[in-house]
Amino acid sequence: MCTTCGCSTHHHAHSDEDTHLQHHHHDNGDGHAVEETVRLEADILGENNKYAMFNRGFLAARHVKAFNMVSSPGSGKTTLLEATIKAIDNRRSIAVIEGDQQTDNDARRIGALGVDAVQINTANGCHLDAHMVGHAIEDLGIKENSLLFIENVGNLVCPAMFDLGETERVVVISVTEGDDKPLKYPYMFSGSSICIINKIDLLPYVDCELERIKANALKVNPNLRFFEISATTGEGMKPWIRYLLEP
Ligand SMILES: Nc1nc2c(ncn2[C@@H]2O[C@H](COP(=O)(O)OP(=O)(O)OP(=O)(O)O)[C@@H](O)[C@H]2O)c(=O)[nH]1
Ligand SMILES: [Mg+2]
Repeated sequence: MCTTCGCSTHHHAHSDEDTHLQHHHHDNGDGHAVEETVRLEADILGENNKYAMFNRGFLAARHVKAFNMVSSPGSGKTTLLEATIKAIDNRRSIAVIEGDQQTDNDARRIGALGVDAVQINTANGCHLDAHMVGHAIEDLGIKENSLLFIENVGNLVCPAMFDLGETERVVVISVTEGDDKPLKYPYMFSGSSICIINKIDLLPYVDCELERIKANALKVNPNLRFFEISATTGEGMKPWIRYLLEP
């Protein structure tokens, strides 16, 4: 959770008072500081959930399906979005929100395909939150019936805590990360509805088994729906695109 991992973002940056609480969390043995830290975390998440609820209502009213794409850095989220945009080929209107600590590289990659994209830089923040996403949604002026992809900051821990108001949370895991990752980072998998296993073209070269990734992911979330994909070769893209274009 970000109040204890040292990350901060513009509207819940740590004040001196918060830092004070953090220090006491470690120093104080009387239990008060722990209680205050827990309250601070509950306040941040409570505020986020209100913005998320607003985003969800706004998007549902416009029949926009929103996908919060979460993963560790480099699992292939942007490559997958590029392949998805090309495969959908204007059959559905698409908008993209890109989250990264720094650079607008990913938004430029998406923009180059003629799709509206807004970049959010979180600076020292390690996740997107619903407030930032709400502003990006305003900037995008999303059309009715669109698909909205929100590429979260590459991080398999903190984004799990923050509902953005998405329709589906999609965790992307690439086969190069190892098949034990769902067990080591369970919250990301338990909080997602879809799991994309990417870079399957690399399976012959790595000590990682598709079935073991799935079995481990199902241990933490028996309801996950899987897509096995190579975003670079296009293998496995068809079922994913078919799913996205479902009415
Ligand atoms: N072999 C192979 N490489 C892939 C695949 N998908 C992505 N890559 C490569 O993986 C690297 C990272 O891809 P990105 O799409 O930038 O990953 P990302 O998840 O968007 O990264 P961050 O935004 O930094 O978290 C690039 O070199 C891609 O070409 C795939 O299916 N197979
Ligand atoms: Mg990316």
